[in-house]
Amino acid sequence: MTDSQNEQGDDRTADVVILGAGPAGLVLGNILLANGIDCVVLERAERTHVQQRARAGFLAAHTVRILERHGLAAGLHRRGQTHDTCEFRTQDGRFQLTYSALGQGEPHTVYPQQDLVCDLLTHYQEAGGRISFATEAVAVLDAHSHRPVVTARKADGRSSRWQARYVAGCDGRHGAARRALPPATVRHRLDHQVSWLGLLAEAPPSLDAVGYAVHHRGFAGHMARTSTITRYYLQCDRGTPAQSWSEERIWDELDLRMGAKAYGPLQRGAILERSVVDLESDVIEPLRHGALFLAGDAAALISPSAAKGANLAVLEAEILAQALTDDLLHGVGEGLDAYSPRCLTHIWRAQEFSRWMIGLLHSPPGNDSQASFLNSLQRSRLSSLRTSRSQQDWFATHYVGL
Ligand code: RFL
Repeated sequence: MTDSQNEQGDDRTADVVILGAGPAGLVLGNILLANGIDCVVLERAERTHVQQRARAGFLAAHTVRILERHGLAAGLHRRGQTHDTCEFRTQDGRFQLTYSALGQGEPHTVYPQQDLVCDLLTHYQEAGGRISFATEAVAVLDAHSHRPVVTARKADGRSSRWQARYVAGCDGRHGAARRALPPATVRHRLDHQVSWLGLLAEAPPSLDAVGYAVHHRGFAGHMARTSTITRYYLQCDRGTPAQSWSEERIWDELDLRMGAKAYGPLQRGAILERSVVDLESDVIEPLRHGALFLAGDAAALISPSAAKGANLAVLEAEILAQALTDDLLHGVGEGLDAYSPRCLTHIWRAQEFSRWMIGLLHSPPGNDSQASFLNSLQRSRLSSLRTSRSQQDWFATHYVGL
């Protein structure tokens, strides 16, 4: 079905109305469609924007297995690359961990999120899935009834109402799903007090590993995306405008923090994208409000320090799809009742590990005695990771696990 047919159609009902066409919404839509469930995806952005938005790249083996189970992994098997090593560069030298060979570690598949989103969209639409781009969900009404309603507005100002049995809020942290939650909903929130300048460089990866540089000037990270594109991060002061660093300054600073003099220069290239990311986390509890369910970033925002966000989104989408299918096809609602506690267990484990990674990678600010104490703790943590096999096993298990 074409977009224009989708958008012009009079049909304004669906058993499941999905808000948002990111990894969570599209995995959910694909599985529901394959299970014969009537659904529609409403996406605020234009199609081209959704297909080009570069974000995640590291997919855990668990995520790949979910995508395989539902026939959604052909693209990542064709074009993704396997990755299983990270390298830490510190004032005490560097060391590598091949996490796939430690603990319950497994390799990652490196596959840009926008490529995954393109695959999921293509698969969904080829299977006849309904999707409406440039359609912003404005509100979710009557979430506690059996017929919740989503009101939506097109980019040209036209509005529409969608009646549903269930609404899946996969529309991120600023979406309509979160706005529809009752005041009693708990929002746990933590500002990690760290900011990163996130960069996409038109340059091949310079290491065969994820690079984490712990430097007194701040953290620097290197993550492969494709053979010609690499993601870099540079810790920066909170409030730094993304454009304030020249390309030369960015590369010089990356070279410095990553120890290019000792370990070899980085391959430079044009900076294609840059944005400042304030490292924050939050968790909504519970993830269900009547007929409204939250998944992905709408359910919990997780700092990118351990690359968990897209992986959690896919996991939650599969759990929700199964629960909705059981209810809608077989009248079995236990899965829906269990959805929130089940996902929250995974979310809190991922949050805990991401927080641990932030402590591992960032030197505390200041020169006072507290900073020097925390600095020594960080050094000790790095030293255990370098030398203790049980610590390495623990790291590997949590680095790729959910
Ligand atoms: P998305 O991908 O944000 O999709 C939500 C969609 O909802 C739409 N939307 C609405 N649509 C209709 N009505 C409304 N009112 C709407 N409001 C919003 C938006 O346009 C959008 O299309 O959420 P989803 O599906 O939950 O997926 C989550 C992931 O995108 C996110 O967690 C990851 O990108 C996080 N993340 C990473 N995760 C990993 O697992 N591995 C990584 O390597 C990794 N790297 C990253 C990351 C996030 C980053 N940013 C954004 C801070 C690197 C970066 C720089």
